[in-house]
Amino acid sequence: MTTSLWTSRQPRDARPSVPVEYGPLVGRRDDEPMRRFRRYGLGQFIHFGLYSLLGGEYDGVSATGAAPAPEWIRAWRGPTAPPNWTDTYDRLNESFDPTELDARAWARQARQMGARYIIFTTKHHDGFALWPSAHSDYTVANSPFRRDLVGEVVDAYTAEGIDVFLYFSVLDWHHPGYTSAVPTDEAGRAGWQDFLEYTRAQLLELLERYPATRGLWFDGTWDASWVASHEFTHRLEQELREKRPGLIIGSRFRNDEHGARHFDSNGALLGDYEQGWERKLPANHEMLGGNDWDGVMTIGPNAWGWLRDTSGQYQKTADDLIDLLMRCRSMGGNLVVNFGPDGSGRMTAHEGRIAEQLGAWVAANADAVYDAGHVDLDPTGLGWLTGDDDRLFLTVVNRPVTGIARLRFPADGGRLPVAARLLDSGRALEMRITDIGYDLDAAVYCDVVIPADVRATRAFVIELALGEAGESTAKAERIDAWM
Ligand code: H79
Repeated sequence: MTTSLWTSRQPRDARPSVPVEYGPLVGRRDDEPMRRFRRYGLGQFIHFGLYSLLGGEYDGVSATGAAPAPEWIRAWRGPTAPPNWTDTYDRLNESFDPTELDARAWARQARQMGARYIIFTTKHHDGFALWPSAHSDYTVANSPFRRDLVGEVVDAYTAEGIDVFLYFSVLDWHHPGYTSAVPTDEAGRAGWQDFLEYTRAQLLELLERYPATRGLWFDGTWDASWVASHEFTHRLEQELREKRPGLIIGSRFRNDEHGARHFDSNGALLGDYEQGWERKLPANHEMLGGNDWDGVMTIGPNAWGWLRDTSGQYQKTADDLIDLLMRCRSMGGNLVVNFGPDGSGRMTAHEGRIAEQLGAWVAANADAVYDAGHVDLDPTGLGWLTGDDDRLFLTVVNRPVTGIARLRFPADGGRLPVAARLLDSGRALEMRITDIGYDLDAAVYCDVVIPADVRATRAFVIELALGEAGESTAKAERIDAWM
């Protein structure tokens, strides 16, 4: 399988339209839950499961390099893999007992970070359910822990005012009926049918048990078997929406009858938001085609579950994440930062620092983050632009050596900045609108002076109040230069 199968976008260029029966069930939504989604800004992902007990190694032997990521450790093969490895892994439920786990502490930390939604792994590829599912024996109920972890997370985050999305992997290494290829014989088809019924039952069960659920974040939907089940997934999406009106479903759930995933064969989004931005981000706003989206990001290079030994691996800093967050916001999306608690259920020290530092920045610059979205202006190398009806925010990541932050605006009317200040301190900044006098340049420029005594050690935000353009900002009539 190539990686392009699981998360890449279908080009939406002009193509002949194709008859599609299993296309979108809903168009662009503007109801309260979706408006809320657009203002989440920052989210938290939590990967927790049996793999968290291991941290990417077993008996002192590291799986790094042999397994794709720590949460994939069950797929460990080759010379370094322990004997009977999958059998050993599949029995980890017998020792699953994260005694330090305190969902309320997680939720407090997430609120301090400024997260407005959480995506929590209810079942990853290993098939182990973190709630006592009635449709499986492979759940927390069959572990020394016994507690309903999904329920604890839903309650704790809801109590902190953080919306809950449930991560659910369709791909399932434990269910005997699961197959990646389309089944070709009777027994295979019966097994697959069983698996589909189990999947449907678990999803309805999750919505039934956890009515606070705002959305479902699907994963593991790229295998040929699931892709061929488009009739089933179309019906199931309908059923999930009926069961929980307002539910938000990402585009990774299903495909049309031609196998087009995320977008149907005519380029229409399959779901409420584009869910393909995993550890990568769109290059520009245009390529999003006006769709809602979020970008999910690991702090290390590619570890969603806990990794004990991160030596030699770059860990993103709070500055990296501020940059990524505002990059996402400038294109109208949410950034979701992943946390992988260790086997005892505790967040790592690095994650703790990230939550604190990112949280402090977001709290000081909240106006630029949550209610502000994409603005239709030229991007700037200085940082990221966000805005609302009356204000424009420039998050300065690259401080200009000139001490002047210059933004380019179309000259043909429209509102222009009339006042500037630093968002965190409220300090007023000098600014002026200039017509530099470039030939054939249909723009005016807003120059904001960044005083030398502003001692920023992180990105900072300049807030610009917008107003009607005055006489003084009109572009002068000049004679074109002939050459
Ligand atoms: O839960 C996290 C990842 O474990 C999960 N999505 C995030 C949120 C994820 N599972 N799979 N993928 C992402 C795509 C990975 C595909 C590959 Fe492979 C893994 C390509 C190479 C290694 C599996 C093995 C597919 C091809 C070979």
